[in-house]
Amino acid sequence: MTPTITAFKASPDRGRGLARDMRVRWALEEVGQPYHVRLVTFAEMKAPAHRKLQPFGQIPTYEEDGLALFETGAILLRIAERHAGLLPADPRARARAIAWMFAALNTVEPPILERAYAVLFESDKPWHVERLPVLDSRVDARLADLSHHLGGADWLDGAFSAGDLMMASVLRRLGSSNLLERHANLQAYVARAEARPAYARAFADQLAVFNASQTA
Ligand code: GTB
Repeated sequence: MTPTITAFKASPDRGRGLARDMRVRWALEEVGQPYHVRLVTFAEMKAPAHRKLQPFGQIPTYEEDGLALFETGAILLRIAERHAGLLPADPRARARAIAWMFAALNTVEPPILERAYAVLFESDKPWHVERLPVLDSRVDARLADLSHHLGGADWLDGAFSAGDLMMASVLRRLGSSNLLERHANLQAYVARAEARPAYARAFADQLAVFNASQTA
């Protein structure tokens, strides 16, 4: 059965591929699994029907063969476990790739999100100018460690995996800051991920949705 995901009818990121359906689309493209997209408005996201799928009233969701999932980590893991291409066959390498998915979501993404929310919602506050360098330094501490681990490798642990897909997705949120530029190998890592044909297809598809929302 073809899975169905949900995405914003009119994404606030204006088609820059920052909304979290992007990582699910990308994963499905990597494994060659076609999918349907159900577009939702903000009002629909907060309505009971959507909350049955996503208790927090957010996108994306994922439905497949009677299974409904939310949380991009769980969705990516499901896709990666059901299809070849995103997790290594060797059990230990597989466990390490999954660890990188968790590292992206639990260790690297939180300070990036805290900074993003401060820039989006608090830039008019009198303390913002003092707080931003603190938030920057928290992000940079994670980036420095990640950069050290990556070194001159292409990917975090051997071949490209769901761990890289998640980590590159998380790092892309720094695009409007100069924080990634301080770590040339991380900048190249994100560029390498974005150069993947599956990424390009996913990006084009979510951008087409945004463009359609502007002409509707
Ligand atoms: N932990 C959940 C997951 O990983 O699935 C988080 C899901 C989530 O945050 N979804 C967001 C959402 O539905 C959309 S992606 N928000 C609405 C709400 O909570 O009411 C987050 C996002 C939104 C906008 C931008 N942007 O404009 O750049 C980037 C990312």
